[in-house]
Amino acid sequence: MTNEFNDNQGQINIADGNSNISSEYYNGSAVNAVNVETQNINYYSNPPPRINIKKKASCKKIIVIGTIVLVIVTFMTYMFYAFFYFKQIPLKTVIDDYVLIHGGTFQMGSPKDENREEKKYKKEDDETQHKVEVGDFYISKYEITLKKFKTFINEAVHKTEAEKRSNYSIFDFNKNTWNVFENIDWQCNVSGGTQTDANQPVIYVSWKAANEYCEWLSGKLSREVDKKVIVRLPTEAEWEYACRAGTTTAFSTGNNLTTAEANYDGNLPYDDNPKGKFIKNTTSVGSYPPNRWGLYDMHGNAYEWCNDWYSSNYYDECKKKGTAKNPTGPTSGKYHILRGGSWRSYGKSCRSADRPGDPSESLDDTNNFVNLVSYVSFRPVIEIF
Ligand SMILES: [Ca+2]
Ligand SMILES: [Ca+2]
Repeated sequence: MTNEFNDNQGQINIADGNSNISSEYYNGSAVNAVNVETQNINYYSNPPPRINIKKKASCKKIIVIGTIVLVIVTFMTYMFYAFFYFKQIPLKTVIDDYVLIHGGTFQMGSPKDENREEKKYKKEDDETQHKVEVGDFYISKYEITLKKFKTFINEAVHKTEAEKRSNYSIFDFNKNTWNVFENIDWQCNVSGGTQTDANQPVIYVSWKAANEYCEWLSGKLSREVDKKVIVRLPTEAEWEYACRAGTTTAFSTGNNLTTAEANYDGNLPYDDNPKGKFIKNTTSVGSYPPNRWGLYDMHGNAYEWCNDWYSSNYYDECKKKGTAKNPTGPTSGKYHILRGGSWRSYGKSCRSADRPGDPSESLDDTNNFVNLVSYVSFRPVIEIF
């Protein structure tokens, strides 16, 4: 009988001196045979359980190898997703304060019944409604703050036009006239004193200074993602598309803009709407509710520079094309577009479609008069890359 169990399995059980041989190894009749046999070979007296050591060792190996494989697989999976995550939305990892705007087609300008009081006197004949298509782009959620502009000035060791000058004019609302002030620049508040709230929009920025900021940010982002990233002022079409956020009314809030919804001169609200407050100052960006696409202060607070030159008949030219695709404005002009109204604007000037028909509100570096004002800021666009 002993010889029958000289294979490995037999040795295991005999070596253990254990009569409870597992039925995993032996079927019924074999087990009985072993039971008899083990009782007859007591002289083995507990020899080392050789095979069990091997089994334990191989278990350890499996656990170690398994763990290593698991770690490698987990790491590879993470890297795989990380690669696509960063590739798809790199800006999220670089800049938090930008919103991805999905392009589309919309009616730019205003319908005939909008701003009818002004149209009656032919004051606002530059908003001919026409179809425009814009592509995807990122746009700043907020007007550029003093804090952000200061970072640019410090990092770029830059001097704006204002800092190179000794004086220029700003509008005195109390006396309703232009006054010459000294030492006014981007660091100042609406009264010409030092701005203490760094979260308010930077003001007294010319179109040129706004472009210089964009160029600086462009270089910074390009270095960070090791790829050319274009940062620039929005086109007038991009600005209006982002402002409307899918709406077709005078404001993204409907046909009324209350002073609970935006910072502007509530003494003269749009149309027959009730009067509101007039703060006579800029407010911290994001103090009012955002539009449907998450953009703050598109109406009011500070006017915002666009990239385009102004031309009163540009919309008529666009309309002739059927659908204007990514229009960039006329090739030349006297002054650049400002949009959205400001803390000192009436309701009608804060409309989504309003364009600065009055040059005194938009003189810039091409003009020697007032090019830096207390109600103009900007918000950049980042092109998809
Ligand atoms: Ca604004
Ligand atoms: Ca206008």
